Amino acid sequence: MYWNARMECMPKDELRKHQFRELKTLVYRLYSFNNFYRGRMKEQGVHPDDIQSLEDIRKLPFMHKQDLRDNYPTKMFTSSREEVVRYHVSSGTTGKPTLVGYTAQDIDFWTDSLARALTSIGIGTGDVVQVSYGYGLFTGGLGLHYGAERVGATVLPASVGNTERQLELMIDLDVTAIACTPSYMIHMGEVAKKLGIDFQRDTKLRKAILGAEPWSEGMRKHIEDNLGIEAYDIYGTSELSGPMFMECEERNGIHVWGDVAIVEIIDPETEEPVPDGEVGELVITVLKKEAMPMIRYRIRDLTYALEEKCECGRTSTRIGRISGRTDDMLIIRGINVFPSQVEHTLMNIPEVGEQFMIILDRKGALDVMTVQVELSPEHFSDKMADMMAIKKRIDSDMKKYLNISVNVELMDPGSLPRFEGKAKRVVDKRVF
Ligand code: DLL
Repeated sequence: MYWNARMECMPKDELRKHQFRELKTLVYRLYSFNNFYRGRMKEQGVHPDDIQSLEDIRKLPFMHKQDLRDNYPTKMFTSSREEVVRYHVSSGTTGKPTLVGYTAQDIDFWTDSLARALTSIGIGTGDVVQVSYGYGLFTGGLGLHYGAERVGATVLPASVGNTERQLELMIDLDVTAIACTPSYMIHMGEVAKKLGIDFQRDTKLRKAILGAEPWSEGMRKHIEDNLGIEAYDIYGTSELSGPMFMECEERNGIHVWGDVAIVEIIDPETEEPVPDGEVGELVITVLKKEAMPMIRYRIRDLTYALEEKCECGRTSTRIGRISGRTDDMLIIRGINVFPSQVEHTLMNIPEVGEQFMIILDRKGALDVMTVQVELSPEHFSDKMADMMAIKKRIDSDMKKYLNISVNVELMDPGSLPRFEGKAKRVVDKRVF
């Protein structure tokens, strides 16, 4: 089943022509109306007239997360404040977050991408979709919410947490599909088991739409075997709008809608394209984005491209499961955290010394982040009350700036390992 059969199944050569037309219009618009994009194109020595074929996309400059930070909050916007109907916010690499703006049309296209995704796995009228991604500044909750409503499903906006209540509602309201992170799905399964709930016997759940963090085929098998449901991989980033691209029922790669985005896979070192099927860094150009267009955005995720037509009939490029990142971004319970943000937060606390270490582990299915922090010699004290006050300050700053709860362990000055070369700040004990 297709949501937009014409676009989803357009013959490849026609699709490429369509992409070229859209790209050309986008580049002219950006060059004409936005100082940031015009400046970047001039720096690169490229003019819109130089874009004579789809391959000429390679002449355009790349964009990076740093650009969003440097232009915070709205210097990269190409729409006026009046036209922007929504903001979403995600983590920046240090102090400032990344802000994304949406016009009404941006929300409409984003919703449409999700409607295609949900339709491709047979979700529509008659389904009850529990959206257990976070609602709010994160794009997961509202994105899936709008998409599920558009296909005519009934939405239960459960958001994250309060798992027992989520399970109760899932049973009482005959929920048929859930959208959440894979680790939360596993956690739900564990809580259900403790409560004596059998997903097969006691619920109507049959499909799960899982993403926002790395996961593996092993985790998929674990979820499917334990809960008796089908699990699908959904992908997106806030800079592109949010969750947008998903596997179809074939489960052979994530469909990136061809009229919505152009996929490039590059060698992160040489920045040259890699052959189909080879792993490299994902670069996406969103063709339809008004408030904050994205050309050649270097997402930093590693994957490969599949160009041949899918068994489902869709012709757009598919990408494989995300296999890693080219930067040090961590995803902890679905929230993006950069070690540089932790450092930035700690540096503003005078009692903190020079060294810190991040330890990631799993408690049951859920990620736990511990930050070991050395104190400066002058602030180290054997008075419990002093130490508790410092710990409290670090706890609350971490919550405030990183948006997640962490375990803080105060360490004696000089007790953490020293490194002669690049400091190893992260120990990740999680298994994906
Ligand atoms: O995580 C958007 C999203 C919400 C996707 C709900 C899927 C479902 P950000 O917070 O900006 O946006 O994080 C984007 O998360 O660059 C990847 O590194 C990672 N990521 C997202 N989906 C997957 C996935 C949302 N299916 C960053 N597999 C991306 C692996 C994923 N990593």
